[in-house]
Parts: sequence; structure tokens; C-alpha cells
Amino acid sequence: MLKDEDRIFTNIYGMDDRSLAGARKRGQWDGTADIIEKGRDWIIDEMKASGLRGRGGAGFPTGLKWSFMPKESDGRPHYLVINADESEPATCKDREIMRHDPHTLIEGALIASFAMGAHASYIYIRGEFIREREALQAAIDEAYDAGLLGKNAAGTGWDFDLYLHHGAGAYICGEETALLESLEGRKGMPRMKPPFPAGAGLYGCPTTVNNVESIAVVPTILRRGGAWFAGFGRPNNQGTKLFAMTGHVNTPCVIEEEMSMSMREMIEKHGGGIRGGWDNLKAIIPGGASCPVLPKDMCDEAIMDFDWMRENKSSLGTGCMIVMDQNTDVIKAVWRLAKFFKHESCGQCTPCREGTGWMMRVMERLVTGEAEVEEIDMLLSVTKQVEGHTICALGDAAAWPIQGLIRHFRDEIEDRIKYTKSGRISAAVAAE
Ligand code: L3W
Ligand code: SF4
Repeated sequence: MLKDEDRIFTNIYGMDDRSLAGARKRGQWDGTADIIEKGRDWIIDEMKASGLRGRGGAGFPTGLKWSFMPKESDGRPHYLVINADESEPATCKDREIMRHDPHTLIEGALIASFAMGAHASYIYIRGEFIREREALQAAIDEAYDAGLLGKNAAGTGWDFDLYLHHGAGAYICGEETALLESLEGRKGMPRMKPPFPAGAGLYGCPTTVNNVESIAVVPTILRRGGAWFAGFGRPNNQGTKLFAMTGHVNTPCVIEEEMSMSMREMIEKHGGGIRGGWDNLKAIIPGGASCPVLPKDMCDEAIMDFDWMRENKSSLGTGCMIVMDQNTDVIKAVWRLAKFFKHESCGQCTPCREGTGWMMRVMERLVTGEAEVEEIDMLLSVTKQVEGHTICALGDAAAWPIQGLIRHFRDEIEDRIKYTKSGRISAAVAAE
């Protein structure tokens, strides 16, 4: 278990003062100019050495992403865009940073922007996050007043402006290119990639889009060294990370832990265990709605990191678990996710626009038990036609939970159909 002295987010529960004075007491904004004096190459190399992988869900190596930004300016400005559109179901970790520790994000934004040659950065914050944007805006104002932002920010010799932009409540704007479209004032619809944002991003200029947590950990990593961060977790899955657990745990929470901890240990140590005990567990979705569900026997063995999840046909995603006990109707839970993705599809590509509707409607019939058994394979085939055939990852995200359900809970789906057909339970009861 992570020791207190190794935690990056020391005010995650808001027990301390979140203002600049409180942040300084916790060591933030300490030696920022010294870090920047070491230069862009040193910062990027140190980030690579830390092994940090993006904390927004995809796990792309952060230092490598930064290195895609052009070294020399061709006249176009460079931008850092911080994705604070935290909308993934059950994912509520970045909001804790913005509410309670906003200065670590602001300091991280300055250092990261310097490393990528950006004089301006935008934080795109989810529209529903009202308290978070108030906290963040207050911290940005304080930082300007203290000379930490603006001309010669924090005495670094680097001019740097930071803007907070409010989203309007569309999940798809968390997809990086839809976010850029929205920031430019258009409807939030994903762009084709390539070009990746590093080549042509905001206003067609070199841009890096990073998750809030990925940026907020930067100052501590650089103060303590990439090797320090890389010492946690296992190779390719290094560092500490914010995890969360919701659903049928005794104490739902957001916590900072070492990567690669066992799922069971994490839930028992931090979540107070499963309601009714570990044997009462039925399934867990490891990190947001797009990750395939894991049944209990796999949760017994699961390791909370990118590689274990990928090797076991799931995904770490945001590391914010949805925990379901034996009382859960897992078929209905996955139908609810299918409904969510159908609602949030932007509709510009046919497999996603039509496929999410198809998947939701067949899922509805599985919930009530009114489907035919053959429809299970038909549904699986629809998911395969959506997966990998769309502009952005929302299509995959809609397909994967259903594939996971069929892989691990086919018996339960078939039983429901058989019982409904035999009249032993009515469709209305199955749907309750
Ligand atoms: C330059 C290349 N850049 C990749 C960059 C790319 C992006 C990052 C990751 O989706 C997932 C999604 C959700 N040259 C590059 C390159 N990049 N190749 O690397 O890219 P990618 O495409 O792997 O992922 P993505 O489109 O960013 C993110 C899943 O995360 N998720 C979490 C969602 C979380 C929220 C939230 O509320 N925070 O929405 C959960 O599973 O489904 O699969 O920057 O440009 N050759
Ligand atoms: Fe829009 Fe869905 Fe296509 Fe993504 S996959 S661009 S959300 S229609």
C-alpha cells in the first residue's frame, strides 16, 4: 500500500486549504523556475523515464506524446489542451483534483506548456462541474495575481496564459478531437485521425491534449524525479494513480494508490470490502463504461493495471470501478450502458449511429427475456461490425461491454430467455 509520504495528491479529500497559501504549504509552486531552467529536453526525458501513461483512459505514454510536438516553431502557435470533460460513467477522480488541489494542475500546465513550446493552454471543463470550475477559476485568478501566470510566469522567463472553457454537457466532447471542435466554437464531432493533434490540433496548430490527472502529477514527478515515479507498479504500468470505486462496496471512495495492486486488496483496504463480503461479489467493470465487465472469478485474480486488463480482454480505462454484488441484474446494467452510448453517439458515422440503436434494442429484449437464443450471436456480430469501423473510440466503447457480457454471462442470458419462454418468470418481472 502506498505510504503517505509518496502521495502526490495530499489534499484529495479537501481537508486542507485549497488556496495558493495552502498549496504552497504542501510544497506546490516550489522551485518551478528551477525545473523550467533545466530545459525542454530534460523535462520530456524525465517524463519518459517516469513511465507515466495517460490517465484519461487510453494509457498512451505521456512523455512520448509530448515529444510529437514540433521542436521548432513554423510560425503557428503551440497549445496544451487539458481534458477536464470527465463524463465517463462512475469516473469522478479529476473533479477531486479540481475541487481540492487546483494549483497542482495549474503548475503542471505551466511546466508542460513550456516543455511543448506553448504560451497558452485551455482547460476544457465539463459543463456540469460548477463547483469545480469555481474552484479552478479562483485558483487561476490567484495565480495571475501572484505572478505565477501571465508575463514571465513564476519568474521563469516564459509568458503563459491559462483559460478555462466550459463545455455544455456532451459526453462526446471528452474525445480529444470533438473537444477541439467544441473549443473552436463548432458542434463537438470527432475528427478523423491522422492527423493527430500534435500535427494539426486547435485552430490547425500543434496541440497536445492531456487528461487533468496526467498534467497534475507533472510537478511532483519533476521535483522527485522520473525514477521515483517509475519505482511504483510494474514495468510498463508505473507510478501512482487515482482510482475510484462505486456501487456495492461498503465505502465508495476516490483514492491514490500504487499501480498494479490487486483489485481485491484495493477494494478491501479502501472500499471497506464488498457489501455482504467478497463472496457476494458478482462482477466489476474496471474503469468506466467502455471496459468489458469482469466476473467474480476473474476479479479474484485481477491486477489494476493496463497490461493485466488488456491481457484479460478488458481495459483499465480510468481505473474507476463499478462494483456489482450478487443482487445485480448484470444484463440490465449493460443494457443501461448501451442506452447511454446510443444517446451520446454524435451520429456522424453509420456503424455507430445505427449500431448503437441496434445494440440497445436487442439488449432490451435480453433484459426482458423476450429475445430468441439465436439473437445472442446476432448481437455479438453487430458489435463486431461496429468495433473498429468508426471514426472515434465511442463505437468500440459501445461494443465492448456487450462483448464482455456475452463472454462471461451467456448462461445467465440464456437462462432468462428459457425461463421467460417457459412462463416461469414474466417479461415484466424480468425487466424490473
Ligand atoms: C500521435 C500517434 N499521437 C495515439 C494519441 C492520441 C490520444 C492518445 C490516445 O480514447 C479511451 C477510449 C475511451 N501519433 C498516436 C497519437 N496518439 N496514437 O494518444 O489515443 P487513443 O486513440 O488510444 O485513445 P482516445 O481516443 O484518447 C480514450 C477510454 O479511453 N475510456 C475513458 C474515457 C474517459 C473519459 C473521462 O471521463 N475521463 O471519458 C475508458 O475506457 O473509451 O477508448 O491523445 O492523439 N500515432
Ligand atoms: Fe460520432 Fe460514434 Fe462516429 Fe464517434 S463513432 S464519430 S461518436 S458516430
